[in-house]
Amino acid sequence: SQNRLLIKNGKIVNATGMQDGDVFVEDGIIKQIGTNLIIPGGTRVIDARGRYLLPGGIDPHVHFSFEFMGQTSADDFYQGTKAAISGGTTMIIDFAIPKKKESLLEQYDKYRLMADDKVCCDYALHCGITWWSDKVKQEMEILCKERGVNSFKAFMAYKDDLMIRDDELYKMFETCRQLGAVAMVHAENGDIIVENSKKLLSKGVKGPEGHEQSRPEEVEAEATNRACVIAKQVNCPLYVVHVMSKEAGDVISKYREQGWPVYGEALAAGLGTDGRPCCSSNYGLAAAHIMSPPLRSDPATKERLMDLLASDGLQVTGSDNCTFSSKQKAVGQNDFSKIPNGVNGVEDRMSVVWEKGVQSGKITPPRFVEITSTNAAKIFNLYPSKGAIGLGSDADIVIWNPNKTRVISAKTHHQATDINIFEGMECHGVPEYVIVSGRVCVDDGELKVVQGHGRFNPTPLYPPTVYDSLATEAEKANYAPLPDLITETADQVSQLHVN
Ligand code: DUC
Ligand code: ZN
Ligand code: ZN
Ligand code: ZN
Repeated sequence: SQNRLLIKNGKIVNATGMQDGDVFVEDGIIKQIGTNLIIPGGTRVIDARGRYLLPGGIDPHVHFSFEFMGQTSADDFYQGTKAAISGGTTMIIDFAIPKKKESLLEQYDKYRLMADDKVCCDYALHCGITWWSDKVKQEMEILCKERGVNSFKAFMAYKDDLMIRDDELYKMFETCRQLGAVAMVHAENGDIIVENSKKLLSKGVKGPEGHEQSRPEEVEAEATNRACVIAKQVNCPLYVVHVMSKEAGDVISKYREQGWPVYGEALAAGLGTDGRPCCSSNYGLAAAHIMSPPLRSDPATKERLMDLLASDGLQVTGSDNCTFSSKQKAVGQNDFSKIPNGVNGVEDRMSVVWEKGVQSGKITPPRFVEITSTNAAKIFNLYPSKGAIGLGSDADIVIWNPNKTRVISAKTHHQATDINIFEGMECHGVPEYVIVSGRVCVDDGELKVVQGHGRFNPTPLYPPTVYDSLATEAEKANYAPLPDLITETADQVSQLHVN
């Protein structure tokens, strides 16, 4: 029957280790794990011999239908989640980002309306903080307590549209700390970028090659350090999105070595490609690689970022998927500062991380699961419903064949763009089956998604992993208690610690 599934003979991979076994799914939930399971008749059986069973990927950083730099990003919640699923990602987290002076709650409602009927897989929302007032603070509290949002992102760049000042950042972090929400930051020095851009343009540097010149590594590292310093003043854990340079990665490692809870996110783009195409005479190709912080022209950066993921200097991988077609990118032909920033990645993140991480021998399959799924689930308080193959967990499962390869190409991808920044990359590991809340949405390679199948997942406050290390006893007493099912599942998940 449709709602029952038995996956046999696979190697189950969790962040904690691997085990051979069968997995029985009913009504979208993992109900049994083991061998010689007793299963109702009529259950569909998939043989996963020689394959890994991975918790579905969680991409904690995407922008679907995002109004940004005068354009609307091309992947909407249907195409974006469809592309995600085809690559083995079964949950995404987007950002509801109000313009300055706009209401956070209205922006949240707008995103729910855009997404709820369109998503093919589950999703959650972060909220952007682009200005500061008492009203913003009140709305943050309502979002946390009544709307299922537990994370807020500030921009230290995009000066006129999104950037907030240090005093505002301080108050935002303080509010996150009081609420028990996760503070996130886009770390680049927006003032320096504006000055550098003006200077480059007046010197006649107008093409895409000017983009990285206007925002070099130290401009990212300075803001990363400043965000860490400000977060520390108010005792607030910090999540740094899209770490794109060695220097910024080293800043995060430094704070982590001091025992400070700072988390760093690498991107598929940062691991799988680099900034050299931005100097190409082919404008379309160059512009397709323009994002911020920039892909670095030093090709060693991508190896360095993977090394940081391997050593726990960085903990999470996302995509920052924010696609614009060549036509949309063309508006920056004569001025690099007008090229809409953003790249693809939601579809190919799992492949890129596997290829650069597992296939290259730098990380194990359990670490792959940790950085593509489990850590995001823990930080945003979705674990162990998400991020694990455990009893009671959502049946978001990828059957991954490590012995097959595929070549990434815009000719075959599912994204709403005509260029893929990973074009031509051969990747080992193919998601032969992708099970999304119990439904087989990639079936022996065939994509069968259903629009509206996904649901909004509220993220509860006080993410335990983030706050446990810092919380006072009084604050712990305020923790929202986890529902029984989830507490139980957490114990059962821990029984899977095998290797
Ligand atoms: N950077 C991008 O490249 N696109 C979306 C927003 C961002 O910060
Ligand atoms: Zn950003
Ligand atoms: Zn982003
Ligand atoms: Zn090969």
